[in-house]
Amino acid sequence: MPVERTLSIIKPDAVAKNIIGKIYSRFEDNGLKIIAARMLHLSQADAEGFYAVHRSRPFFNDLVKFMISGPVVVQVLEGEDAIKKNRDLMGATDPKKAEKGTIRADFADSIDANAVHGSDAIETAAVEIAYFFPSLNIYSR
Ligand code: IDP
Repeated sequence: MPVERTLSIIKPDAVAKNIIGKIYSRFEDNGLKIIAARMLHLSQADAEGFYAVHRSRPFFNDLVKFMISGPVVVQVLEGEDAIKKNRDLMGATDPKKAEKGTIRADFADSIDANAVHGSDAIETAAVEIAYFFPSLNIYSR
């Protein structure tokens, strides 16, 4: 399996629930290394830019409002098959449909407040990582 990098966000609902460490353990216990991390409170422009691909979707305004409702923790995860591995650990977008044992099934309340974001492909991972981290701030090991 190729070693990949993916962009992960612990969303405002999960930060507010004080479960950053629990989510980090899911990554670390499953072979994903945290090679960059920062906590930040996104501005409206930050969130709109990050989710630009969803601009025409009906939930876009609510999504942006939610993502700026409190601080988030953003990290780069590295490991074999990291993009799919992280998506598998996250579970389905709607926590009600997510498999038991996934982050969203265990910690998220609704499709809007669903605890985590994870890149869905190599190309989006590269764009999303660059959105938050200059390459000098990424510590592969
Ligand atoms: P993903 O986060 O599982 O990759 P996407 O389809 O990329 O899901 O959607 C981005 C985010 O937009 C979701 O995580 C969720 O917070 C929100 N979202 C997606 N679909 C809906 C919806 O039908 N209603 C409300 N929010 C949604």
